[in-house]
Amino acid sequence: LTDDGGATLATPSMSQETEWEDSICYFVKKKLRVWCRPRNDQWELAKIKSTVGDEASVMLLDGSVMTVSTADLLPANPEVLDGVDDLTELGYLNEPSVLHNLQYRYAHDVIYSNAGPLLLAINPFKDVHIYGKDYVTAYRAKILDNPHVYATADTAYNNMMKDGGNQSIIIGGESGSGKTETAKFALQYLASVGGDNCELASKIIHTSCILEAFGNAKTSRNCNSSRFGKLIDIYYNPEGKVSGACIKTLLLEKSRVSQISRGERSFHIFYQMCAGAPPAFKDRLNLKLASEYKFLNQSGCLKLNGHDDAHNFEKLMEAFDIVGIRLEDLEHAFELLSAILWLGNITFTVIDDEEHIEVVADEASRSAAKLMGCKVKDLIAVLSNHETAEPLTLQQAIDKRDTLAKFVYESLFGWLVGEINKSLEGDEKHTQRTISILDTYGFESFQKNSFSQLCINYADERLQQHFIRHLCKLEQEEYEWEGIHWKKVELEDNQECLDLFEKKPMGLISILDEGSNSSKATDVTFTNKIKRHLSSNSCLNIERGTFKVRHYAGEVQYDATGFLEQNSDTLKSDTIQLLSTSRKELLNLFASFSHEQSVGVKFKDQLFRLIQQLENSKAHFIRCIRTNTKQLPGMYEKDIVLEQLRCSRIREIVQILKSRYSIRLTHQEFANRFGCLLSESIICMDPLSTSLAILQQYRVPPHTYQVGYTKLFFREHIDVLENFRQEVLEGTRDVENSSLGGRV
Ligand code: AOV
Ligand code: MG
Repeated sequence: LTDDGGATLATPSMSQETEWEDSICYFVKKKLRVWCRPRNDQWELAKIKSTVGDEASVMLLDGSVMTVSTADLLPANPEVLDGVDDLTELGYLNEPSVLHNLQYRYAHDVIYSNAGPLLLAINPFKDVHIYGKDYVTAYRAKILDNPHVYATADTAYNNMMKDGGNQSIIIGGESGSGKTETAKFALQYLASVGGDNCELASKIIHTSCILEAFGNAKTSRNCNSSRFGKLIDIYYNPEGKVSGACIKTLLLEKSRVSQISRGERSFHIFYQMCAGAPPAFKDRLNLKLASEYKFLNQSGCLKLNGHDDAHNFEKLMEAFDIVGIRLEDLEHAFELLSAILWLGNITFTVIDDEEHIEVVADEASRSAAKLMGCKVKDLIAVLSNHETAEPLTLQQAIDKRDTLAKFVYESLFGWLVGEINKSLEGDEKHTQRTISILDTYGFESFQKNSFSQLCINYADERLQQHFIRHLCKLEQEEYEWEGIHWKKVELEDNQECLDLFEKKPMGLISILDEGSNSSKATDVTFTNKIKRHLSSNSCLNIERGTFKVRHYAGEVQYDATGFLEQNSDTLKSDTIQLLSTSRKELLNLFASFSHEQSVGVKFKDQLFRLIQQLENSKAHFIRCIRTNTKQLPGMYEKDIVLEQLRCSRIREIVQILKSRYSIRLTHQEFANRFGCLLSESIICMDPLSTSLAILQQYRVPPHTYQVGYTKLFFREHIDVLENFRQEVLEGTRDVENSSLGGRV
């Protein structure tokens, strides 16, 4: 995003501007459509009636005539191009044209479009009836081949089968744009496409229900917002049949367990369990209504519009059954979930002027202790005192209690993912290739943004870089390096913002880490330190207690309060002791998970490993877009769509992809492959001359290829040469004839 909100993208470059001014007369003469901006900054279709100086008289679609400045005119594509499948087919790629094409399709319930190899998915917020078994079959059989997440998944699968190596489907877009839904459709396709193993396919598909119950929650942006990132690897054997799968997760936003903003909810599982657990189960867990728990009722929002928590609990239990998680293990997990809710209800009495406290020995502390398999007095001791046995103040006690609850939840989530993975484990020996689907949290900017948002937006920033690099940057760099004629499209990347986080020795993450390890550091010293070390970074803006980061997707103001504590996130030794001496095996196990690294550093490492895996695979990108902030169908707010297109640089990307050379072969590869088309007398010694001889003899039109220092670049597949080659190899055509008659 540029400083002025991206407005520069709407303005053509100098040379384009002159070209356009020259052709305005042509548009008048031929009565062609143009875009004009008569009011409110919104582009509208019109025809130019006449021009005088730098003013034009235009007629809008409703028949009204207006005068506008010629600077407020842009060429529009002819009607035949309305709603094309692939944006690269558009003659004019200005913003209103791109926006119009997507809107035209959206109005016809066509939510997917291509931009070359990139798939754009517009969130319809309603059922568009284009999914399910029949559609999977139709895309597999190529009966349907219009843009669709199934078509993208199919391309990935075919690529893998043609031995294109491991593949990845990377789904981006801001919060609420439809990444998780899209990921599920891709998963549905890829789990079933290998045929045969229906049981395994069903298991893989049903993991989503479990992960969403434990890892998703209602936020102000999305009723089913993912509060963790996930990468699902699907393994295939050499015959292309699914042989197993593995789920890797990224940082769960566990702060949600104890703290929720107004109008939001905690993780779905808590409400589902309170509403849907059978009576006997509820008795055993001493489970109450959601409204009776402080952790849940603090936000004033217990219900999810259009969703029935009790029904979803039933579906969850079915999913557990299909995935094959043992009921016995689940009971232990549910005990801990109930314990977490009771921990939140534990209260304290202040006993002196220094705010020292005592834990109230009531139903809450008794239930929590019982469910956690420890003695009430031991739990109370941990929640009232420091490790040194000195009494805690009220705030310290609350923090210690919440840290315990969050730790148990996070560990439970990790354990669950491990159990799911055990049940999806395939026979490694038969695994040959992997297709991975990445669905993470999207860019977030709330009124109050804390440590979670910082991590989420940092991850989003990293993935945006991967997106730009692989879709365009590497490509342009290769053209330059090969010295071919290429009109470079300027593409701003987000390295500066990534430097802010990762710079050595002092980036945001290392400063946070240092602060969390030092007993003297406070949130204020942290803010001062980033000011001292990072103020030269143009993405950072510090004002008093808050700091703003200019992310590629927009500026976010962070509140540094509690950053150090959330980053350090270590359990005190007495808490670990409590867990390891509990009668519940799961808690003993969790106690052994204790870690030393800070959250930020661990997250950065996880992210690097993830990107590394993606780097080693062929990427297929899907960009999700939401059309309004109200989560409503049939509402296309141009500003909102435009902002997302600008941030993710869709227009520039389309421009690059439009004129890209999609096929590239080294001189040697080309000469080896097509050398057989030349008679032996002409075959030259060096591969470049051989290649040029083939291209000339077979009259490959010069505008369809370019010759680089080491490679040949073609716009499209060289089918005609391939056919000649086939015929020559089969002996149905001989070289001399083909070279004389061959015209490509
Ligand atoms: P997200 O994953 O991108 O947000 P979701 O995939 O959860 O967004 O989508 C939000 C909501 O949009 C879903 O709950 C559906 O109601 C609706 N939706 C999305 N895609 C479709 C579709 N193809 N067809 C019908 N409805 C759809 V976040 O997880 O917040 O970044 O952290
Ligand atoms: Mg999601």
